[in-house]
Amino acid sequence: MTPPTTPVKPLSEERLEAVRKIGDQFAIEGEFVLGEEISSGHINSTYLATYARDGEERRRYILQRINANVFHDPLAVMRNVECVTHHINWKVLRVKRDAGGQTLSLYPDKTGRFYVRGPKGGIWRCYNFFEGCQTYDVVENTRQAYEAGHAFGAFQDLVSDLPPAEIVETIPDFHHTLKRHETLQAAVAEDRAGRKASVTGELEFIRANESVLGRLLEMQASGELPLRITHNDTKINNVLFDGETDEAVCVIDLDTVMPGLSLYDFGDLVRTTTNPAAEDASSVKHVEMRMGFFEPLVEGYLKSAGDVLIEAEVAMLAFSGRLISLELGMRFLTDHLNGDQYFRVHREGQNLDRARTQLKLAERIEQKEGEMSSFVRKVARSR
Ligand code: ADP
Ligand code: GN1
Ligand code: MG
Repeated sequence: MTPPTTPVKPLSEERLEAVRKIGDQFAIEGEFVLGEEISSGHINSTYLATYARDGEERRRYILQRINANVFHDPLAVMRNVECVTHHINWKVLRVKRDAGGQTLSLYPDKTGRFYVRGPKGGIWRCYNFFEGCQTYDVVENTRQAYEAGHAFGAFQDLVSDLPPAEIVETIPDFHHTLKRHETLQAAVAEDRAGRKASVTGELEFIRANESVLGRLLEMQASGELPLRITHNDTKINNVLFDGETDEAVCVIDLDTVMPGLSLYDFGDLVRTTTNPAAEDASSVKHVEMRMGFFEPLVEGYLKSAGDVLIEAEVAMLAFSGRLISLELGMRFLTDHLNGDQYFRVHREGQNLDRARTQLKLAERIEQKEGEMSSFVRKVARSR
């Protein structure tokens, strides 16, 4: 098999032992021979564990600890994930054999449960590791943009008949842009980390955009936009690509699957696939919304989700990118003001850089919103 190109880091002896002990509790055959860390996500602790069996190829698994600081009820997250993976696996197997891609599966522990409790009380689960795949923080070509759109559109289609009552809202008001704004204002007032003085320009920009923050919520309240089961974290590194063909292999990171608006999912795709600059770029000079990447994204998404979406959703696709960029700008800024409590940071000022990049992107999207909407209309008409 092709080796993964997912970057991994070695573990200290102590952490290796801890990961080995977690792995021992799952129904994994073979002997634990290697444990490494994958550090690309901002939330969970993710490890790649390799097991050897006599006379057989080595097998690798993902062992992941749910971040309890972010998910206050990790067992509810696990119930959601179990429900979604079960539904998708069943549907791909029985109903939509042509859905394309592969699916995430949970491995049971030795008693048949799909999680184990770590020594410090953390909740761990085990997933199949997709060999030969790659994740990107910034897309490298337009094929990846099309494939990402198609994969998340297919995901939307697959969960469209999941009974909403089965899925719990594990982070209430996750994309409630007005509440995100209130939380930011509270963080400004508290100024816990003494950083307020450095963010006046960003706060001014957000103030100037205040009037659009509630736009999708208003449409939801008036019944124009339907509440669906959605992924809610469709950033580009939550889809695995085939390392050789750039085909999207699997949508991952199902922790935030909750009731939501499809537009939040599409908006996060716009945010993370059209911008050539890194999410945490230390300068905003390369931040851009590239039409050449937006177009295949729309084509891929509407190809797989077009039959599920209603007209009002399609009409807001271009705007959704701007809104989600504003939302993430506010969330990163809040965390910067709070002293980096939520998103994992690897250096000082990283959340501020993330915030600045998102806000600049929101500005860039606004400048191109007319062109983006015309393109969406053109694709929608030709379907
Ligand atoms: P987080 O919530 O921290 O973002 P993710 O579930 O997205 O956690 O996992 C972090 C990273 O680990 C992903 O971006 C991806 O690179 C890798 N990864 C996670 N699950 C798998 C899997 N099943 N197969 C291959 N790589 C995976
Ligand atoms: C987090 O887990 P990860 O890295 O895929 C965050 C998302 C943000 C994203 C920004 C549970 O996603 O909401 O959009 O960072 N996940 C959670 O990069 O808050
Ligand atoms: Mg992730």
